[in-house]
Amino acid sequence: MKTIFSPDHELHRSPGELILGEFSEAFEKPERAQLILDRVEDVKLGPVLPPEAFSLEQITRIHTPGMVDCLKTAHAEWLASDRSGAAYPYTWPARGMRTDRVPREIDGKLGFYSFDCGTPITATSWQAIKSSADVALTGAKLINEGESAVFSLCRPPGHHASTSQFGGYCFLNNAAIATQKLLDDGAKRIAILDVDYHHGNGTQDIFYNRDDVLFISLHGDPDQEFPYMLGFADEFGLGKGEGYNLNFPLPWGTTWDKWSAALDVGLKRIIKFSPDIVVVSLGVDTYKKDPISQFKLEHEHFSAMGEKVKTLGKPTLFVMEGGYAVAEIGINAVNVLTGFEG
Ligand code: SP5
Ligand code: ZN
Repeated sequence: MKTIFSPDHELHRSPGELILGEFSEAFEKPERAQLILDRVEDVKLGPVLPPEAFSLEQITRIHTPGMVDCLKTAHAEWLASDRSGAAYPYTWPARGMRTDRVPREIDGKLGFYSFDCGTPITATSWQAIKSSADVALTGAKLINEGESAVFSLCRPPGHHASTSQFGGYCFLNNAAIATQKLLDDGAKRIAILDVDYHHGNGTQDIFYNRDDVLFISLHGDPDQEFPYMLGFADEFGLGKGEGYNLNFPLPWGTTWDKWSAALDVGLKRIIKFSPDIVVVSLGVDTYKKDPISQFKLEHEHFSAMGEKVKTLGKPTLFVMEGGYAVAEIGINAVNVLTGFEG
């Protein structure tokens, strides 16, 4: 399996996030991608290729130009307003407030285009964000050219980002952008299988009204876990999209037995949908030692996960998302890929 990787990811380094009332070291850090790459090379998964640079039009198929512009210019505006360090939002449009106009000041703008304060923008973040989307797009291109499986080693991750809001360590929704490219290039139906510990609220929202993309997500129950306000079992899609969204919220402490039983139900739904291509939002924060998550998967379960995805028999694009047990992240992520390859 080919891996797409860009060293540009290092250009995004969060100075920290608010966790449990304290400003703590960021969990989403550059070491993550490097350790996954090391493992890809150790097991000789296949060639590692750099991404191609795609036009911004491919990104604005999913995200609003205003949001993309904010990601590009926020840090310069932050500095111009006499700040230093990374740009953090601190206030958001709440119920009853105006969302029909974009705030002029940088603090307003950052809040308008985001939904949490764990996703800061540094002077060099944009280049990492754009390259991460290019890593996903290059994977999509290779799938279109006939590869049966590709690993897009994206960082920063993407599945929490919606059309116009970044958050949850995510800026651009790499999996959604890749999915749209696959459709633009001729695919009729794509299934997105999101196995990250957190609900892929951004991806769900992006495709919620559509029947050409089936979104399936297994994740920590939003009654207990971030993002708290989306990802419940009664969210089935709207309009044309009704029946094309399926959530499996699972409680803290979920082990492979329960997790894989939910996956089997999700896979059955995918088979019925009969997609041309499967996109896997590959988060490995379901691992038992993940520092911010509460599932109990072990190394071998990631291999078994890959084997199960393989049974679909479809061209498959793996897009890297979360996973914060850094010492084991390479083993867990690459086990899915080697499990898939058999
Ligand atoms: C891509 C991805 O996995 N994003 C996850 C974003 C999660 N951000 C909120 C983290 C909240 C952590 N909860 C407290 C854990 C204390 N040990
Ligand atoms: Zn996650």
